[in-house]
Amino acid sequence: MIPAYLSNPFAAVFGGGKPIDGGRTYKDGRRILGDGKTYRGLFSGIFCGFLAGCVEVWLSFRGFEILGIEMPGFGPDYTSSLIVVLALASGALFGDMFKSFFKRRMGLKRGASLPLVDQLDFVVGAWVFTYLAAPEWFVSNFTPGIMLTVIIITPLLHLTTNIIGYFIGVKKEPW
Ligand code: CTP
Ligand code: K
Ligand code: MG
Repeated sequence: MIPAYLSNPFAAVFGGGKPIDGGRTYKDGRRILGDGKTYRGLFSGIFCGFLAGCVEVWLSFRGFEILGIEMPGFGPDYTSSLIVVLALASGALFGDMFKSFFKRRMGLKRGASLPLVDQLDFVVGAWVFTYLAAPEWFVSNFTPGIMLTVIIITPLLHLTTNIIGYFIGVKKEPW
């Protein structure tokens, strides 16, 4: 989950500039996505999550081997592992963007809180993308027990990092 967990905060750190919806509004007269979803945030977030995943992949193939530690691997090879990592990082931000679309349709302004949905959007996005990209890897790694654990600890982790983000000034709201 590390690539998914990191893409969100890095989007907040590096985000800004041109919004993905280009400032356009939907049929309901409200913004399609809003100013909180920018190209810079999307690409820098995916890039940082992917980079972190590359380190994980390297560790799981080489680092732990050098250290003599047995670790559950990623895919059968580097290429399929990098696909998994890319799916986790990008799925997280697409899930977040999808959520923003629905928040705007509900009449919620950029940054308005939608409890639990704000904390789990990126998990669902990451899982959907990963399932589509590597279904076998997904079912053997995301067992029901692991998925339940992620669903329980993620809102807590998310709130903690967002409170930090709020105090260092990269988040406008602490959620
Ligand atoms: N961000 C971005 N591009 C993205 C995602 C996030 O630029 N694709 C940046 C924006 O500056 C955003 C901040 O990260 O304000 C925090 O992200 P998030 O909480 O997801 O956005 P909100 O501003 O709360 O907007 P929304 O109500 O649509 O969730
Ligand atoms: K978010
Ligand atoms: Mg928000």
